Amino acid sequence: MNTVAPLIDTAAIRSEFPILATSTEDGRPLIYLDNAATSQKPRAVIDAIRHYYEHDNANVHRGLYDLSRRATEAYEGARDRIARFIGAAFADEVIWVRGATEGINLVAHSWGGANLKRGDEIVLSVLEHHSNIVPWQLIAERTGAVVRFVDIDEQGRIRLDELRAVLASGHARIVAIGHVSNAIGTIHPVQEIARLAHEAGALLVVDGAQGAPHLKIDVQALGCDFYALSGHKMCGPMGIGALWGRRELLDAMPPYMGGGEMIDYVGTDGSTFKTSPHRFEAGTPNVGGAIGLAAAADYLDGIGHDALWSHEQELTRYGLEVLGGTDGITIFGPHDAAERTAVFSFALEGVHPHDVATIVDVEGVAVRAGHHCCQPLMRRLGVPATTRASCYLYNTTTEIDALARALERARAVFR
Ligand code: 7TS
Repeated sequence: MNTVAPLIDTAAIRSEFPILATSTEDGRPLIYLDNAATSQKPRAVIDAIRHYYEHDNANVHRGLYDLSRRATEAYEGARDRIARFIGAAFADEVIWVRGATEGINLVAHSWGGANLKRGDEIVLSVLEHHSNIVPWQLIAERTGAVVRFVDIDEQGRIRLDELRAVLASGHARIVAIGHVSNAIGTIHPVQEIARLAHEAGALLVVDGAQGAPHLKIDVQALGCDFYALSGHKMCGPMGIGALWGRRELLDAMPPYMGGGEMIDYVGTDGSTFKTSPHRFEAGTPNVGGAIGLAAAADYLDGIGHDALWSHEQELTRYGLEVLGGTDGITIFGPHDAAERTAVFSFALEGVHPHDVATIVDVEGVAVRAGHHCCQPLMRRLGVPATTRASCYLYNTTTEIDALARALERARAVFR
């Protein structure tokens, strides 16, 4: 039977985000369209963090007293929750990190440091965020490996024919790719890329910073080997994220950072280490952050991923039509809504992206202008920067209309 996913009740959703009821300095309602940078937080997440600090705060694992046991239970319970959120087979495949950036650095330095050698290839796309480029360049420099870039087509989709050609060298050990582009919204065909990477004998690392907030994630179905996400982009707090990796890979990887919590034994002649995930979690962890992120997973699962997706697709179609229909605007990325998220990165003819963002700000609309940490992509698109409006579950078509009106004004000012 064909069931139609219920659309989101945006008014109800918006009422759960206290910040959306605030206004700009000059009294305009906040129109927040910078969700690719960070999302706003629902009351459920704020309350979970507050509850933790008011009732359960203690350092984890080390204490034999009741409070520490409670903190440890909540912390490890949050790990279980995130494992379920992303479809992991085992909770101990989830490592707490500060965010996607730290997750990717962990894989590059730990796995890469132990396994890469001169002449090995690390394959990226030109769409990647700097967080999924620079860690690979650093480890390549240390090991003698080479970083290769796969191009995109005119709609900002990865060229699978080129990926196949690059993989045909037989030297690729790692393919690292974003699930969704932060700059232009392209959704990569991760399953297909996983198949190609594995056929070529390479591992697939997915930068899920923009995937986890918007798509139902099932790391096993995706077929990847590592998946990194940032809590703050999916309604969770800043400073917490997760790295998922296949257990057999993690267990064979050396520690990334050394310190307390990650050791079995420390002697003056050397140390031995715990198994994953604790091997990779040196020092006092962000317990409150982990609990907040688990609350965000509850929140998003409670809304339902079908509802989330259909609402965001409606915004995508609407934005492509309304913004794309504005004179002088070129929107980058796929033309078909089904291949992208509601991230509208555009050029307004004759107006610098920073000027666009400044004029739009005067109208109370928060968008971002710049290279979006994607300098290779900007060069590929032939622009110094873009203006970017990025939507999330609480955004509405009315807000996209407000942006369109603000852009008309920007055009009028610069005409
Ligand atoms: N990967 C992608 C695809 C991202 O969009 C970002 C952040 C990161 C990695 C890094 O995430 P972090 O949480 O570790 O910093 N992207 C953006 C953005 O588009 N605007 O500000 C941050």
